Amino acid sequence: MSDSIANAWLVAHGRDIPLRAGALVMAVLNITPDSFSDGGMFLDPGAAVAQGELLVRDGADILDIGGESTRPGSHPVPPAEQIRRVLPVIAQLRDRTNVPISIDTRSAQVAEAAIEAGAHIVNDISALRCDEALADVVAQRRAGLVLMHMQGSPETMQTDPHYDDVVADVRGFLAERAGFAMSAGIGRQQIVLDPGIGFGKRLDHNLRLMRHVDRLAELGFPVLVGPSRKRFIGELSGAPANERLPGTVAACLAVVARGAQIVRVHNPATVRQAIAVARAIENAT
Ligand code: HH2
Repeated sequence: MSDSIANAWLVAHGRDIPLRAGALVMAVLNITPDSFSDGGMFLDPGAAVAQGELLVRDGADILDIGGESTRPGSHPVPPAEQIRRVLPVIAQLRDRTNVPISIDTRSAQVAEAAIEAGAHIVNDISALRCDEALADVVAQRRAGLVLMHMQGSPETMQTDPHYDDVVADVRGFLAERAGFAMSAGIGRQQIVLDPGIGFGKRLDHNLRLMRHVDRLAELGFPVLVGPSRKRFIGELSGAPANERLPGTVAACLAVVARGAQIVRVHNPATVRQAIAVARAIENAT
């Protein structure tokens, strides 16, 4: 784990978010009936706000709030419904915490409303391929932007994913998308890249991408990885989604050691502690 990124930061709608050696922890807050591991738990705005505050107490550096599940086989949720789910929660958390907020959406309308309510980052799993108005919203608002790789769409992505060379293919895609974003007026320091663990990938694809995160980091943008509770952990261990924290921790430590600067997880306290210990051992003389 190198200290070379200690002075870098992410520009995110009026906030400069410092990136630190040892990685930032982005905590997941899904306000959906059907997310694969926490669906239905935080549909009530009061419960969602309480969970957001808990995640912040647990050490979240960023809160990633979403109103649409994108698990394999899921269907798109109309923007108006996403807005109905997330807006009151973003507005209340903006008043109650100081932690930067990310909106997990592919929709320009949702992103615009969320930024207006207090969000700083747009986390777009389609990497600006779904809604052509989104690039302009991010550019105008100078929001942070996560560009994630996905093969296919959530409905069909796990049917038969195929790559010539998964690391080279994902790296090429992310480089092209970052170029597209910058040509649309989005600044280099607003951009984060994400290999999209589980989005149109078999077990071996996911493992190779995490093993070679350093190849993605070479592109010169911060890299975010989201392994939390995902199916690859179940495939390796047989554990159901709510028992995959140990595998999540192992994956986070592996990708942070290889240069990931943000990890997206459901259990920030546990993951932060693990990263702190691994990093202290790495730095011991
Ligand atoms: N994974 C999920 C959702 N959004 N965004 C980024 N940037 N990277 C990811 O790996 C990622 C993501 C899926 O996880 P989750 O939010 O827990 O489930 P669901 O999509 O069912 O709500």
